[in-house]
Amino acid sequence: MTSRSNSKGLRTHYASQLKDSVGKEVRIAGWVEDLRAKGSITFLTVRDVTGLAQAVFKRDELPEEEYSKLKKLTLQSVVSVRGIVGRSLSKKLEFEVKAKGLELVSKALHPLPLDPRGRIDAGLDKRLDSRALDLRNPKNLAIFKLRHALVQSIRAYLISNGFIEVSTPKLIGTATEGGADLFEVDYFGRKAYLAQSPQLYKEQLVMSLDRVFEMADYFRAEKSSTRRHLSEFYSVDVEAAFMDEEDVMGLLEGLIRKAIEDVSRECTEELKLLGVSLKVPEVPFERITYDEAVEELKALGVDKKVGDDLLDSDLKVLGSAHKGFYFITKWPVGLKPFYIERIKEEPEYTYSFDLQHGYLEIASGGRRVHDRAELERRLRECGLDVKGFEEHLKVFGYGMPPHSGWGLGLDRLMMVLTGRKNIREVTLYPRDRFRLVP
Ligand code: AMO
Repeated sequence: MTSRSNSKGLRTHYASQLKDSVGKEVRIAGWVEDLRAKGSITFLTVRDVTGLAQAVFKRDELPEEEYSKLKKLTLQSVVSVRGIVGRSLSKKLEFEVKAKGLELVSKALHPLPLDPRGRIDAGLDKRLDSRALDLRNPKNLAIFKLRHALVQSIRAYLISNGFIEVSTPKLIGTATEGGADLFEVDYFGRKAYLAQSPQLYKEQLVMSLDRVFEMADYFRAEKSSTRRHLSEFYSVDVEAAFMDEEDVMGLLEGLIRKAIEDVSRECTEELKLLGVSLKVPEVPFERITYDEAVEELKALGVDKKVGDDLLDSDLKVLGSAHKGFYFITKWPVGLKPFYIERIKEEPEYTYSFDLQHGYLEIASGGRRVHDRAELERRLRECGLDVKGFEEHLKVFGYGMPPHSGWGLGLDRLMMVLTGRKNIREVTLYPRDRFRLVP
């Protein structure tokens, strides 16, 4: 991080930059983590986004009005400390600031709703109620620094594979993924919906842009309250002309490998704090067909037949037999959306896949229908109103290349990379059936 001062000159250095400034006068700024008086010396620890710094105040060496400011400080208040950087005798910190001056910038009003130092246990709900403060806890902050690295890695990977980043509407007139879990909104007196995915747009865009990706929030009115569903989730979507399902599965494998390599390299501190060690998975990932999954479940005593959906309980059973990343391929036509292509020789099945990590579904995708008549047939089969899709269908008459793609739940991938079991922990301000604030 480069050295910078803000307009008021409250900060010249971040905590992590003290090591390069021994003997120099600096200003550090952050929030009060601890305040300990030992005789005529007070130790003030200040945290900022980069870590912890200690400032040492000696009563004998400071004007009374400067030293007495310490009395007004409350934990978590924002302060700016001016002083000279020196080596520290503290076991935890190598450098410290021999304080010459102190400014209380913004006072934290007590009692605070939680202790961001994590010294008093707070449940997740309580933490989320005060998320802005909760993020001062280095472990929680580490999750979002890692998320940032992950997003950058994915973006760079897709761009290097020739994908163009796009942004599609989130207010839409027609359901994309079927009607069950749609949020309806009033759009100037007309019915509109919050987008469940960019599915139809991304398919249309391959006609001209060839390979597209979008990273954005999508909305599902999830009635069930689970540890891996949100009503607003962050999705990485790709769509590519002249690629088949195998091609985009390969792209997904490469993305996961690159993401784990990048995050492991760039987030060593964060992973240490989170207690996670990551291993770059071998490719190709294991592939089992849907039928094989059903057979496996039956052999394990689960009452299943071909055509049944794989329920949470089934995925838990499969997940304990298949650790790590694996694909479930070739789903029956009845279990996949209208835009997924049937296998010609086995019309009961589709060119489709889900990427799993143990029990957790991370992504799903497949080869798409690119023939208008077939798409209409599929819409009817799925019980959807063909007229409602006319805007989309007409595009198929402009010349539509064969194409494939997938959607990946970034929050879910974050759960895997950080070892967190609840999706709410890896989302800044999660939205679920019961939570709309903050
Ligand atoms: P699907 O509905 O399977 O496919 O969604 C793709 C991926 O998005 C994630 N996901 C969710 N994450 C958190 N909360 C939710 N409520 C939620 N819903 C979905 C999952 C899932 O695997 N259009 C297709 C993708 C495609 O074929 O390109 C689609 O949306 O990780």
